[in-house]
Amino acid sequence: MGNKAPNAAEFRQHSSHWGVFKAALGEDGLVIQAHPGDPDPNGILDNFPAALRHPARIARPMVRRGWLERGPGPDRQRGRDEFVAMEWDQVLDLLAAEIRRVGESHGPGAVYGGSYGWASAGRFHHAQSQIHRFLNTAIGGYVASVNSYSSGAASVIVPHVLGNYEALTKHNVTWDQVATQTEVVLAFGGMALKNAMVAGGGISEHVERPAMQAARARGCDFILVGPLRSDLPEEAGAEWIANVPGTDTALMLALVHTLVAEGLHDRGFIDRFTTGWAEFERYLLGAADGQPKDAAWAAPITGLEAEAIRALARRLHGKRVLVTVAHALQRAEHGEQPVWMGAVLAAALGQIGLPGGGYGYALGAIGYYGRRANAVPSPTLSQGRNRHGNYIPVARIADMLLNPGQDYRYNGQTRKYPDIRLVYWAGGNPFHHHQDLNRLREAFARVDTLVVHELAWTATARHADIVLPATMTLEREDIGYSSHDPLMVAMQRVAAPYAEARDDYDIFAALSRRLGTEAAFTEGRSSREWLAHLYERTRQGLAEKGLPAPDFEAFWEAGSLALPQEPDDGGPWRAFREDPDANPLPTPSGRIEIFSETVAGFGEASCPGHPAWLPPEEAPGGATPLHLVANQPATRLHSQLDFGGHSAAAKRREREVATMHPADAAARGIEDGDIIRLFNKRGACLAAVRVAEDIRPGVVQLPTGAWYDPEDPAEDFPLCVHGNPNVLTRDIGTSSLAQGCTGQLTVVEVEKFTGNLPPIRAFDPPVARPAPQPLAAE
Ligand code: PGD
Repeated sequence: MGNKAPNAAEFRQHSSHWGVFKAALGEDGLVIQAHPGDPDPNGILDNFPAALRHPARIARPMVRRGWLERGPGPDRQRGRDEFVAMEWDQVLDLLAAEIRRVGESHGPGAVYGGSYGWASAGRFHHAQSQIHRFLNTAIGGYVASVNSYSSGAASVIVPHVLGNYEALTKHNVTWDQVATQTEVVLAFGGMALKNAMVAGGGISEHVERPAMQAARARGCDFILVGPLRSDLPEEAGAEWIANVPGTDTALMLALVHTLVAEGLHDRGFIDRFTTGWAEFERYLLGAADGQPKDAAWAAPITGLEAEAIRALARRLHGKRVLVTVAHALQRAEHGEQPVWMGAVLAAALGQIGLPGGGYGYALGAIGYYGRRANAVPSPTLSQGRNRHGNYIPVARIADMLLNPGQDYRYNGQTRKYPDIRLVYWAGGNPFHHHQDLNRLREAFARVDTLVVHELAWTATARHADIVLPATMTLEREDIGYSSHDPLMVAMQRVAAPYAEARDDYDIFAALSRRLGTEAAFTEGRSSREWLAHLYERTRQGLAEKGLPAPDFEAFWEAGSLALPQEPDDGGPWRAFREDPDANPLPTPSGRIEIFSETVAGFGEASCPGHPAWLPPEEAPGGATPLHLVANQPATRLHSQLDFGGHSAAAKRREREVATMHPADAAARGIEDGDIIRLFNKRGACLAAVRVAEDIRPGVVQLPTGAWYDPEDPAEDFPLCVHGNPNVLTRDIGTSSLAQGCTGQLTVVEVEKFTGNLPPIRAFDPPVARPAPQPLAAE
């Protein structure tokens, strides 16, 4: 080891979804410095140094032995087989031939290119854009995915009942307004900083903690509704209402019931700005089913005292109240309901459209909410045109692969799952993001070929037939840009590519060359030329506003560029409140739809025409008495760089840490620091346990993102020894309306693990076997 620290001139500007930083590769490894203008830098930056040259990185192209020997086809050996290391040219020839075969004999409708995933921050090497552009130019399209694992239910219900989803989340109440105007923040599911500190494309200023601090200092009350005390930071000084997970809609109904029963609801607002109150009120008061949705009704459902519910409702009356609903609440069965009902509660309080008040749906769920938008166009790579046009709601991937040709419902339509032969993934990790991983393994066993570009040996890469090593962001140049962050960043190269890793762009360009579509894919540009090309759009936007508009070379040299932002004007909600006739919402009625003819017309029992309490199919009881909250991790983004230092340091005995209440632990003879086994009928995993009072009794919490690590991959239901909760979660849609991801909540039992502790092998690369004879001779 050397001891020479890098000097200032050696630091390069760079960016990530979790923060802007400078980095230099010194004799002792990578050194990271957070952006000096960031008031609250994200600790996840510390994952980079150990990750850069970690053995979990993929060094060479690899091909699964069974695929090489037997050719494409369904195979249960995926994830269980050996890998063979191959030369780039050899593997690209094989892959180009396979893409041609599938394209020519089955068409783009047999290729799944949805390739969901967060990948890295740069706007050019954005893996999803690259793969989509490649498939569009090479074979005319692919089966796409719509919506996200993040907001699958909300993004479908909101346009029917509230209007523009992007405006609701990105052009509404800002953190500045919270800091200066809000009197009560009623946060269903909280606003955990670990989520708010991340923004796709990069983030230079983490403003949430200081904003909550300022609001609190001014006297704003924060009320956290949810089973986890940690879902609001200490700075908010929040009162904690620990309801049963998944029961927020019942609580909101009871709050509105109390307001109505006591004449505290804002009738004037409801009459002027909403439609369908009468139908909803009949349900609320029990005219339809004989059951008023009052506090006494909600108490046993939510696990709260009826009087506490009534007192909370009274407290909200006459105040500048901001109701927020975390994305997490809609990532569960019937996830559409809390999103819709949150708006009804805010409407009943009459606060929508006021500064710092109303409905801040998902405020705090991610770093580009609650901020001002940039006022110049973004540098965005065109994905070209998908001439095929078929798609699935993103979280239905396993259903699609397991049930080709089967009908399913989505957003009022009956659609048919396509028959997929080739799945191509770049920049995502379905063995992180999808539910019921044992089912996903079955689904991936059905295809002819699974191709993955990855920088590290994730379980997705281990289940692939062809694994191509991708560069990590630090190993290439790019532009960091997020729609609501005022700093555009020249992401300068910090290190040479690891081993034989190549940029996704170069891989797709090489494949395009073999398929005869290189000119359409590359347009004759090198990566650097593409950056200059993408930058030009933003530069022109600046010039048109008469602002300093440096050329690309000057931008690159400077390392970053400050961008102008739109005013903090409350967006369409403020305009709507000021004049609903001149500024109607983009819903069928132009108003907030408390009853929706459109949604009712779809006839889905799982999502009726007004918000309602729909008990989940799977609730704690019997063999699975505990709720499991499988939420976002605090020490990494999703599963990214789980092998990095910050993520590793937070594990105990190398496992992910689950949290349990002391009463639940004691009832099972479990002590803090023990290894526990979490299980249900779908699977089982190990985790280390933290026993603490900051969780509601009856609830266990295990974050997502620990890499899936099957003890014996040959088994059908192997034990994950590392703590990936998605072996336990249920693979169903939120409803037949949105078909969103329901990974946040499931039911489990927990026991102390007393066996020999299996080793963690998730970060050991597979052993590369020599190529079989016929190919070696080629
Ligand atoms: P990441 O870990 O970010 O997870 O799921 P997502 O698949 O986005 O995966 C990105 C992958 O891309 C990583 O493996 C990384 O190494 C790789 N990568 C990074 N940069 C590059 C690149 O330049 N090129 C290539 N080829 N690869 C790259 C996230 C998803 O998980 C989301 S958004 C949510 S909100 C969901 N949340 C939950 C949840 O709350 N609960 C459960 N149980 N499950 C969830 N899953 C969802």
